[in-house]
Amino acid sequence: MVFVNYLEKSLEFKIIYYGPGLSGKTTNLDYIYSKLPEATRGPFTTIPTQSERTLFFDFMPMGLGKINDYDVKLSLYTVPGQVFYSASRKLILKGVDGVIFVADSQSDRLDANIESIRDLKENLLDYKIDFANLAYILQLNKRDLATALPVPVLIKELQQKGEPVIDAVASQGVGVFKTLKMTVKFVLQKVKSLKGE
Ligand SMILES: Nc1nc2c(ncn2[C@@H]2O[C@H](COP(=O)(O)OP(=O)(O)OP(=O)(O)O)[C@@H](O)[C@H]2O)c(=O)[nH]1
Ligand SMILES: [Mg+2]
Repeated sequence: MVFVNYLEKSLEFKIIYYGPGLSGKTTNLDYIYSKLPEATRGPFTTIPTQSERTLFFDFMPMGLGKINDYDVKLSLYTVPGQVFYSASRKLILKGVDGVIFVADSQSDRLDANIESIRDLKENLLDYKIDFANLAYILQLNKRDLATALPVPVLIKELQQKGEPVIDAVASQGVGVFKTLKMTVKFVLQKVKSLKGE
């Protein structure tokens, strides 16, 4: 649900990193934050915990610059992947414009990925968001690990609707901006098609 402010001439998109626990969602956001110049990024909000796990969400606003005289802003969120934080995941999805599914490529996480996609679809359905029409990207993360399943296997198991698939090693920054750019491109295309242009 793109937020348009005609007075301020600004557009705001909500992009969410979704996926199972420890797949690398927060790592994507950390990397983006570390590379953006201060002028284009807002404060990175994460609730500090003893561990690295996300408990509620991570949030980072980011400016994209101007498109057709409008200031375009992104709100980037990650959900907590651990199964028992289901309520938080659902809450964060409200008003989403684009989802990046961060899959963990390791063979022993295949079932967790599949379960997380099922959980995503169920939550979207509850908000009456049409998954078929949602800007959606599949990121295959942790490609550096020896236990990573081959890409074609993961595509066969995880790709839902012909969405773009991007390989990543988020902990080294590989594929992180490629994923975000692709998502923004998709989100903007959806907005254009809504306006009937
Ligand atoms: N080897 C490897 N490790 C990674 C990669 N990306 C992330 N990690 C590591 O995986 C662990 C979990 O990463 P997080 O980004 O905290 O995972 P998350 O998806 O936010 O997890 P939750 O908040 O619990 O949902 C951290 O130790 C990261 O350094 C990667 O591409 N390769
Ligand atoms: Mg996290």
